[in-house]
Amino acid sequence: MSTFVEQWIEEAARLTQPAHIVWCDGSEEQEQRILWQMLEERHTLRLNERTYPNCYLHRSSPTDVARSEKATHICSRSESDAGPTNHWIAPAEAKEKLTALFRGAMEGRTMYVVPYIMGPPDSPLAQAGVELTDSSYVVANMRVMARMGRVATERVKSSGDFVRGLHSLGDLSPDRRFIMHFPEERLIWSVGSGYGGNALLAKKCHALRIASWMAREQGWLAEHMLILGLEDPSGRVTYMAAAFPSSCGKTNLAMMVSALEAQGYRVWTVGDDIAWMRIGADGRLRAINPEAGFFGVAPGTSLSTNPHVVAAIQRNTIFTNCGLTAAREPWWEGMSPEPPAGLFDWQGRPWSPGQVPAAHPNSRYTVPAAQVPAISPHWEDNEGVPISAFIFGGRRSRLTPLVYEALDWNHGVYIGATLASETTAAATGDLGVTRRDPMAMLPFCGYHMGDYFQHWLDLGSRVPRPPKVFHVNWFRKDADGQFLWPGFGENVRVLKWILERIEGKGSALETPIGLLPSPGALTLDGLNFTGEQMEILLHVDPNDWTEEHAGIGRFFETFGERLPQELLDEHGQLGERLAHAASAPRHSVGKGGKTPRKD
Ligand code: OXD
Ligand code: MN
Repeated sequence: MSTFVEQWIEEAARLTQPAHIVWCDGSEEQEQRILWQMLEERHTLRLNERTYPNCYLHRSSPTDVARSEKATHICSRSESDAGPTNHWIAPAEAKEKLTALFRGAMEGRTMYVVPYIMGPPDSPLAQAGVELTDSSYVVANMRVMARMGRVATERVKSSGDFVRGLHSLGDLSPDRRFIMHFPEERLIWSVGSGYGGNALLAKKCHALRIASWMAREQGWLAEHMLILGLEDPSGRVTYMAAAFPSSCGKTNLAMMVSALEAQGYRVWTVGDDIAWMRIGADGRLRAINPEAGFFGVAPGTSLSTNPHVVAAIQRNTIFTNCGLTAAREPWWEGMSPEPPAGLFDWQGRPWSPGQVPAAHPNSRYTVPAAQVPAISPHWEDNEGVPISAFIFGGRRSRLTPLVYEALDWNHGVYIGATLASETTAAATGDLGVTRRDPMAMLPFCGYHMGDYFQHWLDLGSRVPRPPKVFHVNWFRKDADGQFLWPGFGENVRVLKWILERIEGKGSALETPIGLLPSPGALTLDGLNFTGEQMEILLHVDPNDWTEEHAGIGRFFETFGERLPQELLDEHGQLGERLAHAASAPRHSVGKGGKTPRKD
């Protein structure tokens, strides 16, 4: 009598017709065979064994380089449950369409059975999954990104309680690319792409889209958030979770080398992309990082922007779509001031300066979390770490100040729900367009976003000790288009103020949009920063915000009746505060009219 998982594998094999089926056990020996297979397939090279031991460079199909949001669907039974922010197809129609694409798709190929666990295996928050895939690259990446192999086999064989993912490269044509989620069945079907977020089904598909659906049903949170610990001079560590849209510096923030290390402030990394959180026995929200590796954006990564990850990616790392030097080392824009001579671009063509970038803007590294020098000693704690603050942030060249704090939980949910950012290369589509990305979950929330907001609001009333909520913007520019804030390791100065606010110490001024640091409240020593620059960075312009407010109103209309009343109330209150500020003398918002607040 075969088990549930075996029956499902048989069914998938009947459809896709693989020549071989290989159960992945996660062992070193099997890993070497799979890497060998990758090399044979000729889209992957071994890098310089002396300087980058056990490192590989993979080149994807040129039209398969980012998440394909247009091809991503939530196939819930009812269309309204997918909501206005997701593409929807009825489950039967989706299956019919994809059955045709999966039929015989693995002929002559190997189907790898990849059992995995998301989260520390013994954590009450951990979940099991199985991905069936015909891509050796996917297997090699899954081994880094999830706890893969034997650790999960028993669990998936002894119970039907796991998420199922079926993946085939298909013909890699963008026209025949679909990433379909069946949340009621805990099932994912993905065909036509080998790229990370479309193909490593444990990551965005399971750990965010399917998990967010489960989290709502079961009363927890699955979020697109990094998790970090900020250590203070007494050695105490306070944990914060932060949501930023893709490619807005989550990885760099999570792994930051603090500019205030000499003063005793340092940052510990728990996760860089996904947080699963539940109310713990102590009444606090406890978070785990369900992943085991980091799939980070390479361009811009250097010893000055992220020395921790640079140290980590010197070994056992898979690079995707990076440039290649004559010394068989990876290279990308921003890694060194000058590109080395004899460089090949991400498609393997000789590269010369002045052309398109050598590395694809969404090129990546896949590295085991444990290799990051700043990895927290608590990153695999079964109960998770207690979260004291949520931080939302986006790229906004104008409008939003460096940091502000929500007035209370519901206002914090409003700030998260109205998060907006200028788009990046992490997904296909136009770049630099401002789009609303609620809680940075727009591409990842597996159900109706209005219900998702309600879930957040409800959770706030259930957590006895809810985190405080903040918003940051590292990307504000001056009139000449230059970034005002140095960012990277200097961001710890903002985290320090957040910590002080959590501890009831930091001082803040009330503005219509929330609480901003009072003059002098941010630690700026050692930074070459004028008071005037700081004023621009923290400026809240009521006219600009009135425009923003109107935009939010239009955005809210798209949710119809499922937009929670609490958010409409918050919206109304912001409108009133802005109207009041606009009718008051101009200086009342910028400076003198703010009320100091220390609570
Ligand atoms: C990612 C993304 O890869 O958000 O993490 O696109
Ligand atoms: Mn992400």
